[in-house]
Amino acid sequence: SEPVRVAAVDLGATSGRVMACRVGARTLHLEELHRFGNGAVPVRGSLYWDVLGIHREVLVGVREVARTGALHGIGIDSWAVDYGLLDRDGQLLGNPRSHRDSRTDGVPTEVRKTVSDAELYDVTGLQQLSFNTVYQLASELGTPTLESAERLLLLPDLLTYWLTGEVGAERTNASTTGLYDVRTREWSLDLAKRIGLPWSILPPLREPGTVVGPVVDEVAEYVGAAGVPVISVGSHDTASAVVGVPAEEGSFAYISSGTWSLVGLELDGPVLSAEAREADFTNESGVDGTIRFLKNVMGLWVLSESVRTWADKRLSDVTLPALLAGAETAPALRTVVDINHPRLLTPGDMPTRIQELAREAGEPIPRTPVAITRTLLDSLALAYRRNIRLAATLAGRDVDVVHLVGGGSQNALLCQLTADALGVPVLAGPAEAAALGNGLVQARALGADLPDLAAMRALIRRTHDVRRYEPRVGLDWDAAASRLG
Ligand code: ADP
Ligand code: LRH
Repeated sequence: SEPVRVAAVDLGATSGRVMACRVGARTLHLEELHRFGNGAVPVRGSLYWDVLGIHREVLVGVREVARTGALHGIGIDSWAVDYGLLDRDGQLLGNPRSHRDSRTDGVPTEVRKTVSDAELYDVTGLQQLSFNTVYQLASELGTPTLESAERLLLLPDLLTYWLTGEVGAERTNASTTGLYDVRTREWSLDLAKRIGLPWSILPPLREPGTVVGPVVDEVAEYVGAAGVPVISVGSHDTASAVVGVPAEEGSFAYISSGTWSLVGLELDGPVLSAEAREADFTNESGVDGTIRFLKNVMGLWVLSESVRTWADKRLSDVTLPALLAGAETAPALRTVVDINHPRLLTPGDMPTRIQELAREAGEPIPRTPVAITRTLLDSLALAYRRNIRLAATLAGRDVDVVHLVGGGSQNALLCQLTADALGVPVLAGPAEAAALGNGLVQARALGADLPDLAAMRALIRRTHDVRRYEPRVGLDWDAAASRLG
């Protein structure tokens, strides 16, 4: 079949990008045509997404793809769980909130009074994260906004709605809400009703890899291309990123390392055992009916917030490259902290919080930006080790290689430490795995001969380099892990 060229829109919590993705029988090429900073906007104690600004950036990017060549399709993926509400005229009600907003504080405790954690897990298979959509919605109960809501659209579905006029809930992202039944693969209206949520706002589910519809006239005019189909992809960025993992066979683990780190395995079905629930592992739905059995780890967010804090204080030598170069030769495993501590979720002065966590744990307090950076990377590698080993045990699998994709794959020190901590090789890259997964699923919907994930991954391997990190011996990771308890 003829090569296709699509716009892969990949929206991360710290940056959004629009790529031209060219897919042929033996070619796969990404060209980054637009990138913009992203971040939640604090207003009077709440944290909002500037979703109209994001929509405009998407349009600018898509126009750039159209200007530079053919445009056969558009697909959008973004971070999960956050949503906008539409009224009965299809107008957006208020600004979507960030999952880092504190409005869900205490909400899981309230919900637990009606539906126990065990029951919730048995239906949804999700990690207990205070920001899951179900809790965000529960925090809105009784508000005029929720009372006038006719439709809930997760962010990529909202942006897709603005491009096409079509409403729907793409399945991979729907599976992160806490209102989706991982066994029946339908919304759990029963859960929604029991919690008192307006279940009728949940839109019909739609499959990744199907055409949603052509862009509306307003969009066609702006981007200078009419009739372009918007294609439903794995709209949860992690679903697209895992499509983009260049793995060869079954016994791999992956780490999708961006603002968040998603650490786990690809399985054929969910693991809903009491052990998995107690370990707080999630079962998210993937492209082609796969399950992502994984743990959310706080990730590079803590480092990027630290860099922001130091830059605000006008310290010198606190660019990411300078910090990473310093951390490379800083003493290893001197201070380790629980990188997944809830105190690190909200924006703020991360260096001080890290020092507090170290003090409370009786660890040496890191004093300089370089020492704190090293603490963060050692601690992140420890969290990767712990959760990959846990996932393997819970799923009864062996892991002999770890694929690390996303922006973090460009952090050589992090990749090396991960290999060292786990004692298995790490294959790093592509950094833009989510955009590749997005583009490949679009290409298949447009007729490309990519029958399954294996074919997509084979094409990535043929066209993209990965860097291999062999585990080094010498550091005592067991001892460091036991310091964390
Ligand atoms: P998201 O999609 O969640 O916005 P990304 O996958 O783009 O996140 O990853 C962003 C992170 O990747 C940054 O916070 C940074 O730590 C890391 N990163 C990106 N580029 C580099 C680089 N050249 N060297 C080291 N780390 C990098
Ligand atoms: C990563 C991600 C992750 C979710 C979080 C909210 O970007 O989608 O999979 O848990 O954002």
